[in-house]
Amino acid sequence: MARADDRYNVKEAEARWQQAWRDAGCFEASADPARPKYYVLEMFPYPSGRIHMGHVRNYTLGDVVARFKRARGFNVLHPMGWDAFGLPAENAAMERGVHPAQWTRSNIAAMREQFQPMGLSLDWSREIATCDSDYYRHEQRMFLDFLARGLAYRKESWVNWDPVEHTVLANEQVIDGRGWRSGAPVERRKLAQWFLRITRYADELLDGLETLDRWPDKVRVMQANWIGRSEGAYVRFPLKDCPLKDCDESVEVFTTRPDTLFGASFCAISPQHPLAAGYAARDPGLKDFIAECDRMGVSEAVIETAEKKGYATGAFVLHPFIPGAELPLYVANFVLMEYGTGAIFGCPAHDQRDMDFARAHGLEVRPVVAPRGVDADGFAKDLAAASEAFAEDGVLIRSGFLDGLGVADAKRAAIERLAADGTGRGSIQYRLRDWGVSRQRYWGCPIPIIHCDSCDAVPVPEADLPVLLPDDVIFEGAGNPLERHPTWKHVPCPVCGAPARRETDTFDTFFESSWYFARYCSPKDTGAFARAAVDTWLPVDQYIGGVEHAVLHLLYARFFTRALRDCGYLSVSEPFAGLFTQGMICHETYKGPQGEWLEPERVRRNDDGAWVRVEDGAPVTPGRSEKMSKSKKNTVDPSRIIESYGADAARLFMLSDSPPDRDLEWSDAGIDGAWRFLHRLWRLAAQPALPLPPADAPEPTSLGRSAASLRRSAHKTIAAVTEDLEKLRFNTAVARLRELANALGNLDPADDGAAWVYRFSLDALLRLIAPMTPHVAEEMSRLLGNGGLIAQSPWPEADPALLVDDTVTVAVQVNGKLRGTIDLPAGASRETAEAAALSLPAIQALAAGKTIRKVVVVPDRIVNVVL
Ligand code: ANZ
Ligand code: ZN
Repeated sequence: MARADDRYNVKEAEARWQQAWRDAGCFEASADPARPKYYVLEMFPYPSGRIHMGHVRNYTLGDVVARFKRARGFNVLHPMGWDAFGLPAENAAMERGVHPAQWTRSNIAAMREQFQPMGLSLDWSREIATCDSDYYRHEQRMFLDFLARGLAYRKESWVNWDPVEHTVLANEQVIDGRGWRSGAPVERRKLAQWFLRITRYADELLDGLETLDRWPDKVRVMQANWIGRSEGAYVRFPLKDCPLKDCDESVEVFTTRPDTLFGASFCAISPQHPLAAGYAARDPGLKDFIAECDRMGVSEAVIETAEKKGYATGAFVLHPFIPGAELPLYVANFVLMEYGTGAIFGCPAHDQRDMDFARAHGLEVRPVVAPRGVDADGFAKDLAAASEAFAEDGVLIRSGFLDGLGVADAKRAAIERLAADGTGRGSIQYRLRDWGVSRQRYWGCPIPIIHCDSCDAVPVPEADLPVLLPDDVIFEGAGNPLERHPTWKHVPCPVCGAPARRETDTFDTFFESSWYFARYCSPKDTGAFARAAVDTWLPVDQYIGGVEHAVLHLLYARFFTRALRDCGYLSVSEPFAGLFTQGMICHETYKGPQGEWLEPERVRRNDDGAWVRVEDGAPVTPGRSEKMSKSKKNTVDPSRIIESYGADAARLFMLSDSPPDRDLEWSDAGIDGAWRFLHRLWRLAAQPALPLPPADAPEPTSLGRSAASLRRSAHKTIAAVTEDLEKLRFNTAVARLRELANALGNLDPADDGAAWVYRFSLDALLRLIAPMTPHVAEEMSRLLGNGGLIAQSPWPEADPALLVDDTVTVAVQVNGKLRGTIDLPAGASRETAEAAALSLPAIQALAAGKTIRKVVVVPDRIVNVVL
């Protein structure tokens, strides 16, 4: 009959250890001035209802950091919650008649159940859901504080309108001109919206990036580009004989290249520019053109990818530097109303977009910058006929008073002249726009404002906060159910008492995710934060999530933290001291006989190598490996994997196969391999090669050769894995631990001290692997007879003396030529080295009959005998 410890019962053991951790309250954090704090956070999940492999990777990475830091003596905060507002809940309400609150709650419950068997070291006592009024009530207060400080305001603005979802989309939610969820082409509309003044912090957000030395460079670059600071100038081009009444007689443009003014060949204004409307009133063709532009989104992405189109207004502007020179004025779809002045001058020779435009409209190309050291006239002639602009640095030509200057100097000189003439001035522009936070949706935090015909937009008085979402809403038809609620929006004006209307828009859900990390510090506080708690725990030391949040969420949170700081809520400026962005999980894709996507579990490979559909043997075409997605059906359900292999195997595979910032290729072979390794580890403890001494047995005074070598490997592994985990190099850490496991297998049991070293090394191994595969580590520790929980044990320490090799190989040279080697104790004296070298037979043969003039010793490296 098999003994009970013949086989590792993964399921039973994992559940048992999870219970033990819960019973011991291992992961509940409380402030402790005696220990340094460490705040680990993974981006909180949206409660869609099921966890996916991306979650498993994200939370596993964070869990390793949390467990590692805990063992290293830090007081670790590792909380969890739910980003619970948002459209899918409302869509579910419309499609299935279930209330968004109920849909969200049951999804949260289901996902909490699914996370449970992963063995994550989370402090569930701090769980939050952003759809709780206990959470969102605080952001109504924050918003009113922002309003009082001018950090929030209302303005009519052009918005991206999703005609299917009936909501405004942020620029970032418009992808290739389409709504990110609906896929419908986005339209332009004008609406009164609430904005947060993120632009007030543009410089601070940009400068702050310099301090974030534990952020990936690519994310910092993306944020810097998003903020898009450019130094340039405003330049006024007077209109020639403007036919319109009340026109302000000039077109002001923003340019970053005032040095190229002599190369200007046209000006263009945005379709939304006030002058465009004026011309359109007299020109039906222009009116149609503008209407066509309006059907396109307002986002930069749309405008950048759309075909560049323009319409000649028939008007002309005058060149600010060249007397008598006239430039045609166009309305062009690529000029954004929200950037600069909504007007540009075009210099085709030195800007590709302008070049394309010039070629399409038969405009002149006038080169004014040439590379240094080329024949300027020849260069200019070629460029004037070319289709590619020259955007690099060089020397100014054909530019009057700018001739001979470099681009930077020419910019300065041009700005000076414009200022002197009163036709322009230097200026700094940002690409960053204020953040529109109004959404025409039900399932979000109500904006605490009441609209009164006489008093305008009035803040909801403090005593009336929070404004709760009504439960009794009907989800039929498009648009915002709050708008259609029979009573909710009808309230008296807090100022004059007249009948007034509540704001029916709710906040963009990025509002909630902009401060949740701070709420975790004191999740039950009656205010937004307990000041002492946020001062203790913030900033987050290690934040982990997908790179898709590089600009949106991460920039909003950085802004919000500063806004909260300025409103007196907290003291830090940067919310996330360290950021790690994990790679995606990929899987091969499969197509069935009709070209339809097939799930991996519905295909298999025949012995002859052909792929077929499991149910009927129909031929299957395997395709490229791609990011796991529902649309391509190449997903693997984490719960099924954990059910059959256990959490440790899933975690280990996630960590071992590729560096965590790279994409990971999911494979059955990979998860099998992880499973086998864990069982091997377990056997090292359950069926040890030799009887194990007790935990407190003294270290033997002398060790045999293989025992000494294993002890050294163990210490080296401790040092190396510690450094790997510090640097989040989980895959190399696992590789080293596999090596140590192999080394354990190579121990000679007959060696002096073998049993002690075996136990010591196995104990080190299980402690080192514990952050990654915590269950099997606890189980091994129990088998070794250790008391207590590994989850509450300190990290092993390497003995520095054992990190240096005890023998070194020293080269022996005669007159600088290699003649042999000797093995010496590391750090051996010069005399020892010299004596050993001279006793080598090869050296004695060479030195026979000669005088040794000198012996040069480089300790631990070379002995050179000079004859
Ligand atoms: C003339 C010029 C000549 C330009 C040249 C560039 C190269 P960044 O660097 O991103 O700030 N521009 C200005 N306002 C615009 C608007 N509302 N919509 C679209 N384009 C606009 O870009 C600044 C440059 O983008 C400006 O410099 C302007 O074109 C254009 F050889 O002015 B430039
Ligand atoms: Zn009023």
